[in-house]
Amino acid sequence: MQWAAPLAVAVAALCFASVQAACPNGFTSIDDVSEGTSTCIRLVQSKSTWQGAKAMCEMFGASLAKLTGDFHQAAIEEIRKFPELTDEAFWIGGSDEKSEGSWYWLDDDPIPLGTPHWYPCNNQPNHGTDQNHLCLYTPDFFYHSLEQQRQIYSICQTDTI
Ligand SMILES: [Ca+2]
Repeated sequence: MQWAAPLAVAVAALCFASVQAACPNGFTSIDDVSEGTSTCIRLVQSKSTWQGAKAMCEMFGASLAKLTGDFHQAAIEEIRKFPELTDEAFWIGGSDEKSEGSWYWLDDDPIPLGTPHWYPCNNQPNHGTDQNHLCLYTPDFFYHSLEQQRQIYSICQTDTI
């Protein structure tokens, strides 16, 4: 039974590997620690309007990101791994274009206003009907409203595989 111990180690390694979230090529997994869930995001370093960003994510088989709960902070930490990205803003998948002041994700889940996600220091979301689309804006990467024609980076999201 001399083989048993190495085999047990190998099995343990296999099991650890199986709980690691896997993502499609080009995507990185991030975790919502309090929910115990993972998702896959892609920081798209190509500037486009919100509609252009939405179409680009769909081309990747993904959607503009829905950064709820801990996924928001995890995405910020991912951005901060790349010093060249910390001066950029990133489209994510929310808007209030259907009804001013009522913010929704692309899947029609409501986006609650206020803390902890919206930037608190200049009353985000602001600028009324001039700004109907959601982004993470530098340098804080809290939620900010922005004009949809602004050309910025974006974050795509898809499920783990
Ligand atoms: Ca608005």
